[in-house]
Amino acid sequence: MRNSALKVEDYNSNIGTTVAPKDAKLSMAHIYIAFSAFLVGAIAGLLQGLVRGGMIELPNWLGYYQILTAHGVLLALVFTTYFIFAFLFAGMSRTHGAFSDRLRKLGWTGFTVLTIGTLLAAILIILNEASVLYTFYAPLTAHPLYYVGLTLFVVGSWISGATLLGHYFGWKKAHKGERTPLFGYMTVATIVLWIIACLGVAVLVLLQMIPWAFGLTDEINVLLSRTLFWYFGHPLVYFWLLPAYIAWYVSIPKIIGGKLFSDSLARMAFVLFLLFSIPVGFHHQLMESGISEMWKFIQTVLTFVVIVPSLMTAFSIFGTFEQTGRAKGGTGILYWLHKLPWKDVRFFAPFMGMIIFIPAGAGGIINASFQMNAVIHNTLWVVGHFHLTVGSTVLLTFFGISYWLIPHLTGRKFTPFLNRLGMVQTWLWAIGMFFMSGAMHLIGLLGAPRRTAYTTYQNHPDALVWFEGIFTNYVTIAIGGVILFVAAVMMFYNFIYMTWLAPKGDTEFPISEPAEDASETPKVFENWKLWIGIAIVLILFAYTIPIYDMIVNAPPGSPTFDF
Ligand code: HAS
Ligand code: CU
Repeated sequence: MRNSALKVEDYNSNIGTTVAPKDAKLSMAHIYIAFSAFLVGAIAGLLQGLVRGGMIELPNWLGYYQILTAHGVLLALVFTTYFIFAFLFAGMSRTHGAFSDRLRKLGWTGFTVLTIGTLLAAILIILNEASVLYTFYAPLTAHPLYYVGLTLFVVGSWISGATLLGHYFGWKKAHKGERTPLFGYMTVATIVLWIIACLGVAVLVLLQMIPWAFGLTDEINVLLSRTLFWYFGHPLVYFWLLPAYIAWYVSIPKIIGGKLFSDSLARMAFVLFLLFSIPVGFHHQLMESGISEMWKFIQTVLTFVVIVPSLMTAFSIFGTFEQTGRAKGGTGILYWLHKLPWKDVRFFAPFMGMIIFIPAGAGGIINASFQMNAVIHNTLWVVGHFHLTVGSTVLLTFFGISYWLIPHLTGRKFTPFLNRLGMVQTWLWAIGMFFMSGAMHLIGLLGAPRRTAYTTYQNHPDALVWFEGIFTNYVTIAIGGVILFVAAVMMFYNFIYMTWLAPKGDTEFPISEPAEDASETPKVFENWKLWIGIAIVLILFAYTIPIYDMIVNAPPGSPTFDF
């Protein structure tokens, strides 16, 4: 049922079952860009896998590092960010009522600024003026306007974030003393995390990269720039993960016909992410000189703390599955698993993401273990790691969300045909990833470097012995990549089908009932000032002295480096 005549001022009137039509438009605008970026990013990924396997050569006008940059930026930054805002705008409209006209305008402003930034960055990548990979490490230098594009991207996301925060706090004001809907609570944690994280990249781009790339300063402090990047770069991965977790906590219980295990535990997990996601960036810099081992150690310990809310999530979601399975008559230690809706892609795609997150998270724990990091750092293992985490857990969950979100927004039906397409798509994605990421992990352990095009180094007699196993082989990576590409094209078709071709009708936006009575959720969870305050204290503790040291005892600066 579509909700047409909404009184936007009244937050109560329209909290029901649908996303308000005007909000659906804003959400769909994000979806269009997300999936366009997805298709181009996937093509870049396919080419890259084939080049690296030595199976094709790129034409002169296309560089390996250029497509590597396009692949990373379009999938890891553009697809994710646009999809996340599409999901959060829609979910906030669904759970907190339609956005007011004023807020919605702000949402469109955010979308516009984000999109100008994205286009600017994309044009420069196409012109081969910004082949600096998605981490844009100094001293690699892109065209100065690339950094302007990145700045607009961040500013746009802040405006969109402010829109979501405004809607949540508007609801809170209108519902004094009430517990906020879980979707909104989690959205706020995600956005606050994002805004604090982006401060690092804002300082990096505005105070270091832009003056340097425009030639206003001669040199850049590379160590500081990488530190500011990872201050942002680690919480970035949780900015991708948390919206997937929102779907696990809020939508999956409804899809499987049950209730979330615990509302309080869910809120606590998100608070822990807010507190501990940021002061951990050094786990990406463990092999870097210029940071004392004590500070590396402290941030490593904090990294192990931020694993806890993911373990809590594993517990909560498994608990939800078991409760639901048993409520439906399932018995035995594991036999209740049969009661879950295995043939429903809205459940199955995110479930596959969860299963993959078990080895993916274990890999993360290996990465964060100081000494073991020396074995895997800068090898293909890390590439294998993030194709499991963001490339599988997060993406499969986003695909799972798409199957109901897009038809809901476009007023179409989630059909059995679409479900079948989705099931095949999910299997193909998982199988392709098994080969590609599995081989990446193993070849990485044997020493294959990351961020490198095809080299004859791989043909060194010793290397041949290493990389010529059935599984430990660049060809296995490429085969996995081809299967993934087929899955990506299918997903793009599914997007087209859900947007324009599926029969008209209604699709549910699944939101589960609150797990427990509101009185059982401790009020302190709503105390954002407290959580933001503690987050800032932890950040200052983990970063002040090492950053002071990097500035006062700065390493020799680096000039720009054009390639
Ligand atoms: Fe990571 C590098 C450590 C999680 C993404 N990571 C990266 C890079 C990316 C990335 C993109 O410490 C590369 C950056 C670059 O370009 O250089 N990572 C971790 C740790 C975690 C972790 C400790 N990473 C993620 C997530 C990502 C992501 C999530 C994206 C979304 N990562 C590292 C480190 C490096 C790194 C080092 C640097 C390496 C280097 O040297 O360069 C943890 O957050 C992981 C915790 C997760 C778990 C899993 C919990 C399991 C769950 C599933 C439950 C299943 C259910 C189903 C309910 C402990 C929640 C059960 C049902 C049944 C029937 C069984
Ligand atoms: Cu990290």
